[in-house]
Amino acid sequence: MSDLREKYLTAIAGAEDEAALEALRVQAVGKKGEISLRMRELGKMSPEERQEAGPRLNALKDEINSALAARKAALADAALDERLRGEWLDVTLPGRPRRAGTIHPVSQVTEEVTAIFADMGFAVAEGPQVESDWYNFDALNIPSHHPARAEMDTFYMHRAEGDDRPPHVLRTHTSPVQIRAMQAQGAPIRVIAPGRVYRADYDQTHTPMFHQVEGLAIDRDISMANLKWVLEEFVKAFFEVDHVDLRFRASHFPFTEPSAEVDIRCSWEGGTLKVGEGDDWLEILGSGMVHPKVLEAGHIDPTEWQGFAFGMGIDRIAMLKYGIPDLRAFFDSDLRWLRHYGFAALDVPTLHGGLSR
Ligand code: 2NL
Repeated sequence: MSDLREKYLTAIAGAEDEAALEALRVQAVGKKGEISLRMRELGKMSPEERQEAGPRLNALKDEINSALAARKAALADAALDERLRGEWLDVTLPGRPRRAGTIHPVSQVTEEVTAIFADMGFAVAEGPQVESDWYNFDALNIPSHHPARAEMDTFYMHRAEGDDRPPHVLRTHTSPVQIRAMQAQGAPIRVIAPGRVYRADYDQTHTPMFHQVEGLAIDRDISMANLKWVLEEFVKAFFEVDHVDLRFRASHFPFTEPSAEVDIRCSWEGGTLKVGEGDDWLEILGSGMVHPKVLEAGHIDPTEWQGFAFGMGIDRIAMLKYGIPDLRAFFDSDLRWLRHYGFAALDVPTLHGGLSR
């Protein structure tokens, strides 16, 4: 029996892989294995012989099973060590700058705008991009028959067959975020709502998805004068100039009364934009005093509260500030474009840092 023990323990210790181990297991302790055959022979022995051989065979079987398990564990350990050696990685190596990503101009400008308005006490509000038609239109005093609904080239979502409720829409502006903010926190309120908006329009100056920031300030006695000051401060900080001239032109939006479009004085000498000087005017946003019906939709009492709102296109002001000529290239994900117009990831805009540098 010691020859059996010697044979199998040596073979197990030398087994190179799991398949070899399994073959040895079958050969030694399998149903028709050598140990099992020896056990079957116990029946032919005298009781004395059997009393001596039986426990020895059982002990040998246990020993072989343990040796198999131990060798199996050792092989698995060795395989893991091998893999770890192969996949070794020095995590202290410096990054590879050539592969570094950049911050998209839209993200950079959104951060800049947010920093400027945050400094004037505006909080950032966010909301869904798929909206009910009530939040996107009705709450903003744009009824179903109103031409603005058609003008806005809305993307409509599908309803299930037989479901006659009005379909949801991709929001055409971030105003619904401000309606939700008014409902949630009431007056007084000071928020901006930057984000993606959608209109079915695609040409030189329009993409079906674009970015907008809207602002809203409601209190007991807020006026157009407050609006003008806030916008002047914004334009000076954003374009990094000490002086600006703003021009308010009477306009019309269903959600504000009165309404005004705002131009800034500029020059285009040599093809580059200079803000605050020259004889040209550049339209940068729309604004006005929030319509009483819109306050009511936001559960704010228009006999107690009033305020201003404005909206502007982020992509457009990014193009103006950073001299980017083609709007459509914004959303092509062209790496060469991103490397050219992108910003260093750690160069976060701050007011004390002059925003962009
Ligand atoms: C434009 C015009 C504007 C607003 C947006 C607004 C939002 C609420 C209430 C009232 Cl909740 N008004 N937003 C107001 C005036 C103009 O955007 O030309 N945007 C690019």
